[in-house]
Amino acid sequence: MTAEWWRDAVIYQIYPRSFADSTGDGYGDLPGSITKLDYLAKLGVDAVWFSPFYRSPMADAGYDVADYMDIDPMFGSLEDAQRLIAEAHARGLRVVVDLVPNHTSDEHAWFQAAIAAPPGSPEREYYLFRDGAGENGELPPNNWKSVFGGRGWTRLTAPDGTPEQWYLHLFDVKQPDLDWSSEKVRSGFDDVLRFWLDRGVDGFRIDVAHSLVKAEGLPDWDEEQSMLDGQSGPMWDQDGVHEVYRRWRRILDSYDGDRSLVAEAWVPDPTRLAMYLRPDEMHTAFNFEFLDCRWDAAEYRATISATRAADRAVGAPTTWVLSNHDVVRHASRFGLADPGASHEGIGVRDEQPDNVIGLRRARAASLMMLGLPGSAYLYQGEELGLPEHTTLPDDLRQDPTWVRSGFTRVGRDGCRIPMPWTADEPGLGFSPTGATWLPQPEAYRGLAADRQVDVPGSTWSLYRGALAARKRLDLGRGEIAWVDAPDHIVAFDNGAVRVMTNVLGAPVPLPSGYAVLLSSVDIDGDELPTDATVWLTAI
Ligand code: TEU
Repeated sequence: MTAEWWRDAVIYQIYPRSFADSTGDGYGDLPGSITKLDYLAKLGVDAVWFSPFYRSPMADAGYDVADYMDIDPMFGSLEDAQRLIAEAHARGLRVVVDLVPNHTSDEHAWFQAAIAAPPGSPEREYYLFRDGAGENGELPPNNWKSVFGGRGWTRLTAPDGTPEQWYLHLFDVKQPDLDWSSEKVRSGFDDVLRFWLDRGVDGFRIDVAHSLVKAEGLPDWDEEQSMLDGQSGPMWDQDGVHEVYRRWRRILDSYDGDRSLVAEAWVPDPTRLAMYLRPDEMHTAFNFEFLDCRWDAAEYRATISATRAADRAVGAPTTWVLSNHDVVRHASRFGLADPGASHEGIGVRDEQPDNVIGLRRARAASLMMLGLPGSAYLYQGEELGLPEHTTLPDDLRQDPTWVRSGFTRVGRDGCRIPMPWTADEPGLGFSPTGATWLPQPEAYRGLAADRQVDVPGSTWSLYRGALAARKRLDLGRGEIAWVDAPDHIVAFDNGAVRVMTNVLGAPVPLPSGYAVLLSSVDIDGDELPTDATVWLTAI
């Protein structure tokens, strides 16, 4: 395999509870995932990233980890994980696992020991316990809010019923934040990294990588002022976090086999984000600026240029992503009036996306993305053009965002629907009994994998063709050279390929001297129509 595989890899995100179920309980699992590795190898991806499969009470679908060194029974066993890694490697697929270091589950042994011990005891050093403000400590220690809604602090109650200290949770109340100034936390995570590196994983995706270290003294967040200053709040992107990643990098580098780290860090300033990618820190970071782009050519050009320039300055590849388990699927997002603002599932309640326009633009955006140099992340089902499930009954919603936001944000369940594998089986072939933990929308039937694999013109075939050409022409290791074009056209050369996307404008003639290698729609004549991408090669 190529050295520094992470520089140009296409990595497929598996959300294990919704990928493939082998037991029939309606929840996907690791043995189920193993049965789909051939499908992924055929699609042509280089690696798979698994969202958390660790032991967890599932308050945040596994992002609340109770034991980092065990598999949740819902997903299988450690032996299954071991077999999964071996089976993936046997097919030339790398394996990336999800590491959640900002918080644990409240059911983790560290938190259980902490709350059983009195305030000020060494057991409490692992988390951010503080006395409350106000006369009797009845007010939270500061004004920080939870990302999911509501306040970011919860007060403990002693066994005799008296109120006690507060603990910080930037996410759900069942996800207490760790205190990364503690050496015990740091060395505890060294052990977790080694545990999985010893079992052969090729890398880690670091959950909320910008939040581990908080500002000294946990000051109130003046959100308005931070916005004016273009700064993150005191819980995000603090300089001290880089020390943690340097430590991890040393651990990874002590193993052979090109192991890598990818940061999930919502840091809007590309230069600040690139600091995580300095040569002694992480290898890559998700580029959410690209995901946040509206369907607007100028915005794409500016974002691609800025992110690429910031990464080039530190010698890192740029990493592109359009969908994941936290955002509205791009096949629906692009069918909304404002795709940029609605990625968190806020908009889809009041406005039903136009999924025909959405899919057309999604195919165009995906083909543009796969023509860019660097690495790219695909979210399970985007290769089938799956839309968001926007009409889930409220009583089935499981994402904590829904409850914590006081039922104002529908949450992320709509992008986490079980995969449709076969059109004519119950549950669309997701499980042997037909059970699915969330219902699939009717639109999934026609998009099932067995209707698309090897079918010319299908979204699956478009992805497969792009991945094959990308590899053959080494596009991942190329560089962008902008091409002069009308305002509504995003046009660049990357090595042997010219990529052109028509964003929302009138058809334009294709340049002479080029042949169409791939296109997101049928090209009729010699024009690039609205909302379409082509890859061209010189003749
Ligand atoms: O997400 C971090 C994060 O900040 C996002 O949650 C985003 O702001 C949110 O989804 C908007 O609704 C990571 C995981 O990807 C996510 O699934 C977890 O819920 C979260 O961390 C907590 O672990």
